[in-house]
Parts: sequence; structure tokens; C-alpha cells
Amino acid sequence: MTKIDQIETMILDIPTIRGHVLSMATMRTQTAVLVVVRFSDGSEGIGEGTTIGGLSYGPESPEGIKSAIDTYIAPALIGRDADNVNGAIQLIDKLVKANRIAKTAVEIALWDGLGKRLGVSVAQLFGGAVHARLPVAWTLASGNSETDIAEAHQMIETRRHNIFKLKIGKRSVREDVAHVARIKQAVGDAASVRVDVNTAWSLQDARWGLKGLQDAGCELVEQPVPARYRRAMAELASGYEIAVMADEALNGPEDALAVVTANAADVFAVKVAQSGGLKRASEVVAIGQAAGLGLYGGTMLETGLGTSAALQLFATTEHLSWGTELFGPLLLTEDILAEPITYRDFCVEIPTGAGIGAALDPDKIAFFRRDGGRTIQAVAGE
Ligand code: MUC
Ligand code: MG
Repeated sequence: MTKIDQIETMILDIPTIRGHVLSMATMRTQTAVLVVVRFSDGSEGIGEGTTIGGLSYGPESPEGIKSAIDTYIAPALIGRDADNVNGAIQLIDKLVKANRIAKTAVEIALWDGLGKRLGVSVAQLFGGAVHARLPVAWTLASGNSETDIAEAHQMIETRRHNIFKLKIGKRSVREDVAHVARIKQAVGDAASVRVDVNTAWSLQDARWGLKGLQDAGCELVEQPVPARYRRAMAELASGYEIAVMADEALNGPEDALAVVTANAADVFAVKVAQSGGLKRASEVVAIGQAAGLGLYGGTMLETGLGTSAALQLFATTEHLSWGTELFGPLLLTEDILAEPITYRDFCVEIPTGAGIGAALDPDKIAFFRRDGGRTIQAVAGE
């Protein structure tokens, strides 16, 4: 029997190509938590568990993710059967409540190791890919309408993206709607425009906001109100034509079921990390699909590693009617993969090869490791 021998974790701080202005924080650095699992036959698996903006987006911080793995998850898994990923998931869920992003990092590494040992992709482990490439959105979040418009035009001209997600919720509703209307007018029919409010609005704000966004030609609004306001989400979903997408409200399959039961969304942003791993994310997909909702492949702005893992799952997802936003590696100044993921013709290509189809560039890892002697801090600020 191949056993789990060793689990190493590391925190990487990688600068972003520009400030990424979200309603709750401005990112200038992305902090990724990577996991390397070493097995008794000499094989390895790699995983990632990454959040956004320190503790400003969700309840897990990069340091907490690393600590949960080092202190609680890794000791429980050492010596266990490497090939039984479901067994590992069951044990971790018993020993560790919540901490979904930490669980994700380890679970991805276990699937990756299993795929590599069997010589098959993780998509094959999940039944096989039905897509070789998927549409990929880009987020316009420079904090300035003119800069966003120039960025959008460049993305369209180079055929990299023609779906744009605008981050709003930091300014007044009126200013945000005017910003969205300007960008939609500037791109016209060449691109679609969506927004993400990251929970910043009250229900009252959202009523005005959705009306204005809809009139501006925006096709979808993501998580306009706080995650727990399911009744408000249901009112917004039924009251307007613009699609309402749940993001922060979806932490695993139980939340997915609750959102469906409350009619609190038209679309699910399925995030592997927020779901608690690839298997749990596949359950979120199944619930959304069974309820007839639209599906979207979401991101926590992971590096190429977490992005490759997510692509393995979304490649197996039958109907991904809203495409994906798996552009994380493109927001970073440097790619940490030996072979970067391919983005072209408005799509992202599913990495081929065994496991998640990704290998790390050791020099980049050594350079960006927080414990490597360098200091880039300031995960997020106003
Ligand atoms: C989020 O809330 O969806 C996804 C894309 C992006 O720019 O930020 C993330 C977070
Ligand atoms: Mg979101």
C-alpha cells in the first residue's frame, strides 16, 4: 500500500500586476498557501488553498490555513492509504470543522498524487472531461473607469477576454452604476459586462442598484448583499431580469441546498476553495444543475496551481452556461508553474497531463516563499 509520508506547506506572497480594488480591500499582493504531499513510493502531489485580501473576504487567513494543515490535518493523514482520497476527506471532516480552504489545499494534492500514480488526469478521476477549453472572464478593478476601459479594449483586441466582471460596492450606488454604464457603453456588443458587489449593499441599496445596472446593460450581479441574507437575495432574483449570482453565500453543498431551497440565486459561482475541495465543489455543481440554475466557474485568484485543479473539475461539468473566471495567474506579476496555462481566443485551455496537469517552477517558489528571506507583506489594505 502506498502511504502518505510527509505534508509540507508554504506561504507565497506574489505581487499583482496592478492594484485590484474590491469593495472590502485593495489587493497589491496575492498570498497563496501551497501544499506538497510526499508519498511512500516516491510520488508527490501538489495543492493550493488561497483566499483573497487577508481576512477581509472570508473567515480563513493564509496563516490560519497553513496552521490548520500543519497542526491538525497533516498529523492525522501521515501513514494513511495514499490512494483513498474519500477516506482522507471523511477523516478530515470528522477532525476539523469548517476550514474549507485548508481542506481544499490538501485534497487537491491527494487527487494530484493519485492521478500521477495512475497516469490519468484529475478530470479522468472525476469521470472524464467534456470540455478542452472554457470561456474565461477578466475582472476590471483598477479603481478608475478610464483605466478599466483601456484595459477592456486591450483584452478584446488581443482576443484574451470578452467577458468583464466589474468590482463595485466601494463607492455610492449612483457612482457605481454610472461607472458600469460607461464601461458597457465603451465596449458595446463586443463584450458582456457583469458586476460583483462582494456583499457591500443593503437590500435597499441593491433595489436601486439592480434597477440601474439592468438599464445599463449589465447582465449579472454577483453577491449584492451579505451571504446570510437569503430572503433579500430571493427578492432580488425574482424582482429583476438581471441574473443574481451567489458567491460568498456558497460554502459547500449544504449552503448550495439552502440557497436553492430559498430561491436565493439564479446562478452559482462555484469555487473549489470555498466549497471545501474538488469533491465538495462537484456536489455544489450537482445541486445547482439539478435545480436548473446557471453555473459559473469561480476563482479565489489562485496561482496556476489552484487554477489548474479547478479547470480539471470544470472540464467535467456538463453545462457551465456562464463560463469561468479562472484568470488568477494572469493577475500576478509572475507565473509559478513550469508551463503556464494557455489563454487564447477568449478561452482558457484545460491543462493536459497526469494529475492536475501542473508542475511548479522551483526557482519561483524559492523566490516568493515568505520564509525564503524576502519580505513582501501587506496582504491587503484600504
Ligand atoms: C470574488 O469575489 O469573486 C474573483 C474574481 C476577482 O477578481 O475576485 C474574485 C473574488
Ligand atoms: Mg465574488
